[in-house]
Amino acid sequence: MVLRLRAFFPKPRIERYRRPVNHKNRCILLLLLQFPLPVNKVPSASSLSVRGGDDNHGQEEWIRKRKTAQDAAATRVITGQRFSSKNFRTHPDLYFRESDAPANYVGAFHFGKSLQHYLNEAAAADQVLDTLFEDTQHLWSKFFRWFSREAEKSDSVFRAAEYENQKASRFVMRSWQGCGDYALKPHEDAAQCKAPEQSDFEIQKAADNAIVACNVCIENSPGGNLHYWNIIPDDASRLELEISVTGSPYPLDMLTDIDKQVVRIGVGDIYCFNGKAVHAVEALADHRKSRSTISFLMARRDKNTIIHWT
Ligand SMILES: O=C(O)CCC(=O)C(=O)O
Ligand SMILES: [Fe+2]
Repeated sequence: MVLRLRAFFPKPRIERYRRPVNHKNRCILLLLLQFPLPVNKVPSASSLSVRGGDDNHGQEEWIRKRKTAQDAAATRVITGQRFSSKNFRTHPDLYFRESDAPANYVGAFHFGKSLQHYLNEAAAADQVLDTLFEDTQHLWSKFFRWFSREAEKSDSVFRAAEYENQKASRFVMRSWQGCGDYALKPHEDAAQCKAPEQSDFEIQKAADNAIVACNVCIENSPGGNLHYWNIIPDDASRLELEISVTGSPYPLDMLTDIDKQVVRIGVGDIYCFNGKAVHAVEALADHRKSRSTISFLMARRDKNTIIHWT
């Protein structure tokens, strides 16, 4: 079979990246701030550079300079060294996520769980997530405040996805452990939002819009790039592959002829992309090293609401 696809990268792809940045086209975050959404016009993955403002001076600088994918690796964050991964490695609630997406994790993810199971885990995780930022900047709070202000400009509230007053988790931190070509196999983040066991969850409706996968790289080493294919598979393709509610894995031999962007990920980069397109994480060249990220998903729920979940 072939994947039935919708292409969305601007063409010609590479040339476009080298042109001066066009804000409207570059930053997928902007898609969340627009309504109605140009759902199928998601451009390339984009990365913002986060420069940690000095908390003591009350500065909070989210540098909204759009970087090309190629520039991302060169983005060095002035205070990057302050985002300690030691808090992660030594976290008392660190656990290993098995099989489908092997990784060391702190925090709750909704994939493959009943809604109540996820929400219970999210409530528990909420108590322990903040210690990840002990003695460092609180990246999530900074992002949340900055993005809430941006959302306000389009009369939108930015909040956790909810069900009966229970909230989705704010973020997870993890380092992928898979081996072979990919530490995290080719997949997309949309199918999992449609799982019948989560049918009352508001992400199901929001997932009809662009899904923004938002990641902050805390550590990386050679390899560890993001591969981002120019396809958003349709339901029929998923059905044939029997991955209707997982969106994973997409066989590599179905992807070989498809345009792909390799996004180099540097420490301190915030990189955002449409989770509906197939993507994967390269395995590190040296398996003794780590690639760790803080991560969450977002989508527009309605005209006045943008929600996030994990
Ligand atoms: O770690 C990354 O760069 C992407 C992770 C991802 O695709 C996911 O968690 O679904
Ligand atoms: Fe993903």
